[in-house]
Amino acid sequence: MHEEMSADLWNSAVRVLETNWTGHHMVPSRRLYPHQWSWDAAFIAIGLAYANPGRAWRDLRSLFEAQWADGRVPHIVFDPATAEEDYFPGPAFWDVPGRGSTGIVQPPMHAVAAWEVYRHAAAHGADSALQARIELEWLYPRLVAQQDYLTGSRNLGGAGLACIVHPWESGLDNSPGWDAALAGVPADPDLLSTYRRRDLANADAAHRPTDLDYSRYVGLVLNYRAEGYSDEGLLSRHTFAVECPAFNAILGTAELALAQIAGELGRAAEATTHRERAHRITAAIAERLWDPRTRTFHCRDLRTDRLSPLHCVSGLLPLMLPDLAADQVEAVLGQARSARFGLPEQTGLPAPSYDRTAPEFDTLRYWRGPVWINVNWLLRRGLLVHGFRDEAEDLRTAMVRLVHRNGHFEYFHPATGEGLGAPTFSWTAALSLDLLADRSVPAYARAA
Ligand code: 2M8
Repeated sequence: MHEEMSADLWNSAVRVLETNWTGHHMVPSRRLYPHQWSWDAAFIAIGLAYANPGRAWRDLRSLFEAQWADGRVPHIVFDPATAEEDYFPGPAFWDVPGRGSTGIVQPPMHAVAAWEVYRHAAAHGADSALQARIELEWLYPRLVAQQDYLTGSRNLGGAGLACIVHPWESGLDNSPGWDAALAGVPADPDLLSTYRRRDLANADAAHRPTDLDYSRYVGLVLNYRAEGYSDEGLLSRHTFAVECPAFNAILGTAELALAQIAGELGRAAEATTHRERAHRITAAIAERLWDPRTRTFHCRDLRTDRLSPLHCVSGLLPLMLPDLAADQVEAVLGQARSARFGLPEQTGLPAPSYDRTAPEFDTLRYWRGPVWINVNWLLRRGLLVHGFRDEAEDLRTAMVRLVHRNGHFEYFHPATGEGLGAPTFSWTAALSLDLLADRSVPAYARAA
């Protein structure tokens, strides 16, 4: 990689993160997403660790200050300075008493982010290292409470995995992986005459989820809201209940990061517990989300107790777990290299969000085909965990080249690489910094 290219990309990424900083937290993008999002904050902190660790901690702190008493970390923390009509569904719609947040969650990337920021803080001098220690102490019990909520109240399937009750909780909003489960959710088209979508004012309708999807998204929130966002009564309460391989791979990886954090904070017994939990989550993913016929991971619809037959990029992400059995590792690598996902050795591009060979593959529509940097960052991590260094390096180079050529877009066309969605998107910028700066994988995440 040329030095000039790296310097250009570095500087442009830092500029995006300056533009999207509100003075208190980072927005994913000024116009389309004018609040703070949960898993965005984690990816953003990972990149800010190099440019401005003080802001990385502040961003994580701002998110966790909105954590609920039951441990859930909301998927959006609303900015009181942003008008209700600037984002739908906004705070009045969610109607969470006393809180400016939503009542659903997103993948728990934050323990990994906290550990990544911590391990890079020392490079910024003694004061930064001291602050990092204080922030880590503050975050640790909150991160544990987040895991406890997800493996407790959200253990709807009873095997120790977290179940999502809304497609937005996956972060992969309109992934075809949810189509079958969503089809069982009543759609009320009238809802969209009562409530107006705001996303279409700032984005191309051909790129966004359809109105039919949106009416179901809104209906699911209304149901959950009517029950005070309670998880009691478990499965019967939810019309959408799915175990996602990516969400749960992140859940397991979070336990490994927590083991590392607990060790650093002198809590050896807790570190052991976190490692055991990671092991159990890995075993549950391997048992419940693996299809021996397709030899890859799929999401399980808890209402029908069936695995989806579709191949989504989420099915590759259990590769992040170091204890995954060797035959599953090999099979997932085979998927990643296949015509479905075509790692850069075939296409020169990072992996698409959905199977290129499937009829639903859509080059424009959000999580139904386009390339996203965050999931490829996770996939690269999985490749490194299992020692596939050449593939990981090719993927890193492909991501850096894509963003350098096209800009810090939200997502990218999976055939041409053209930038799509929001043009100055925070996690693309932040993860570009990480990809330029850090070529290693932390020892704790490596396979034995
Ligand atoms: C997208 O999701 C939001 C709803 O949460 C939306 O479409 O308005 C997803 O890409 C999600 O993964 C992301 O966290 C969020 C903000 O970047 O946007």
